[in-house]
Amino acid sequence: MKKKWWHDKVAYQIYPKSFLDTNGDGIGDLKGIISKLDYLKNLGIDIIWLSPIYQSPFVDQGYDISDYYKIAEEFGTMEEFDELLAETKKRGMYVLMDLVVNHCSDKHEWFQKALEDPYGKYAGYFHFVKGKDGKEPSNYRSYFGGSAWEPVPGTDLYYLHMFAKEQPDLNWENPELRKEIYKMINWWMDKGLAGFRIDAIINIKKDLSFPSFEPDGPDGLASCVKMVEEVQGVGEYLEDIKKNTFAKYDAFTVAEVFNMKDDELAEFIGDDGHFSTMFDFSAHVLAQGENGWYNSRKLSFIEWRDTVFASQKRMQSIGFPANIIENHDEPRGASRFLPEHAQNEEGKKMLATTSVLLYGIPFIYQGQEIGMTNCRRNDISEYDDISTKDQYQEALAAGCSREQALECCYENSRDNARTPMQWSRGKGAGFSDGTPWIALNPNYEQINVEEQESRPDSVLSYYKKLLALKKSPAYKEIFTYGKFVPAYEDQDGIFAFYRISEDEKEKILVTANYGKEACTLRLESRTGKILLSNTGAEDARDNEIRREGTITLESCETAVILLG
Ligand code: TEU
Ligand code: CA
Repeated sequence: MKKKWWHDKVAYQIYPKSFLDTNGDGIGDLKGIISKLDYLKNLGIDIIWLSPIYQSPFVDQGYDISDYYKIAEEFGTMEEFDELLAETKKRGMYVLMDLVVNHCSDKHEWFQKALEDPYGKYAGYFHFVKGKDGKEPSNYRSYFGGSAWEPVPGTDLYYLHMFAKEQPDLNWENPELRKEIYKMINWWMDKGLAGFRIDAIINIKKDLSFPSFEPDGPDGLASCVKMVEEVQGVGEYLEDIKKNTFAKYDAFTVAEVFNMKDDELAEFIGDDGHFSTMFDFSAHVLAQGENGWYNSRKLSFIEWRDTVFASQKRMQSIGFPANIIENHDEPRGASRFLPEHAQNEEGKKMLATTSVLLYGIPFIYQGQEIGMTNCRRNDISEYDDISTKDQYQEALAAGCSREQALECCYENSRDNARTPMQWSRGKGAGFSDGTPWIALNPNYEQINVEEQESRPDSVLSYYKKLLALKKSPAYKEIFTYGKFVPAYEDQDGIFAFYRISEDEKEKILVTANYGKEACTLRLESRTGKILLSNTGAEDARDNEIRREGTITLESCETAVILLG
């Protein structure tokens, strides 16, 4: 594998609206991000991914862009953005923007012009398609529910929107559209970005015959994902994008890819792949319900662990994955992946260890470093997210009670990750002096940065140690390029793996006990030494290793051991 500048880095996702508000309007802003760069640097972060900060009506929280060249006024100004770039550079940090080009906002000038002249140039930027027998061109259900087709007023045409109707899909078949997008990407790269996180990119390829599929729900529609899964040829677009933009800058690109064809991994993230890396969503996808949140699955520990292992093994022979436990679309990792008895600080440290030290580049989502959790709401009206509202209705339609539907939202809602960052136990959690745009998670009084900064055994302090270990001159190489090999797979509650140096001379064992009972693992030798642990009992453990050649892990205990 070709070595790249970003391989040994740690990335952090900021959801700007919920990060830090500096002017009291309840909405996080660029100034807030700038003021926390030292906090992030100190945590051990190198690369910052900003969820969209472009001008937007915020129907889908900025993933509906109405001007690709403007900063949303809610977030600040272009001058402030330039300042953010300059301040990150000063600290040796990098910035990724979010590239959302499968669709734009219906308020984008292109779409407005397309509506004015439905047979003109700008209609060709979108998928304006004639209806069939006075009905939609096909039976697609959008990701956010309902038909993926919306009538174009005054015509017999419909436009395609795989997400909300306010997010019309762009027509990548059109060379003029592609040129516009490339120009925009290069304009941002020229400003000094390190690259992009690339949104929903596999969706850009459409089957222009728009075939209908066998209905897969009570609404008589079929998920638009079917078309994405069946259509061939997205790779040609992805190569074209790369050639005309990223390749010229040696940009770092991390793609959000679902529904990729199995044999395409090398084309996507191999040495000369379309992207630098892509997120490993294998565990997240596994938990997804076939028909929606109401039949999502609670993963067993073993199922989750084995999925991560399988994915690691597959990825490492091909490319370099981006590892997450949560993001702005997913519930909090601590609530989802930790068994009930481990939903505490020690459990969170254990989860941190077994995700950050995997093979790949870790992306930490804001608040993960203090162990923020899902947030219970008492009524659907307390949710903001467009997808949550839809999934709630779907759950009711499928026969769930109100309580059951709310429970689905508690477990799956995208708003779980979007509650404001918990900086302190003060007013507004230190996030805002005003009224936050979305209600705080009431647990901010217990879980917040200020409290954890003052405590050496906090989750936050542990993250700092963990990231420092991963990046330390002595072990950076092995944690970056060391081979991933699963360990103690026959132990029910154990999540353990080796990282083995390329010359096989050095070996590190990462262990964690997700089980309820203590567990003793026999090590290969008596010469191991603990590099990091979440107990205060390193000395006792080192002694046990020397004396017995074993390590005993209490429930929720994690240890990183240098063998040999
Ligand atoms: O997500 C793409 C996507 O397909 C899903 O994660 C989607 O959010 C989920 O199925 C709905 O519950 C990306 C962004 O990450 C997401 O925030 C946007 O809403 C979406 O694209 C549209 O831009
Ligand atoms: Ca603000």
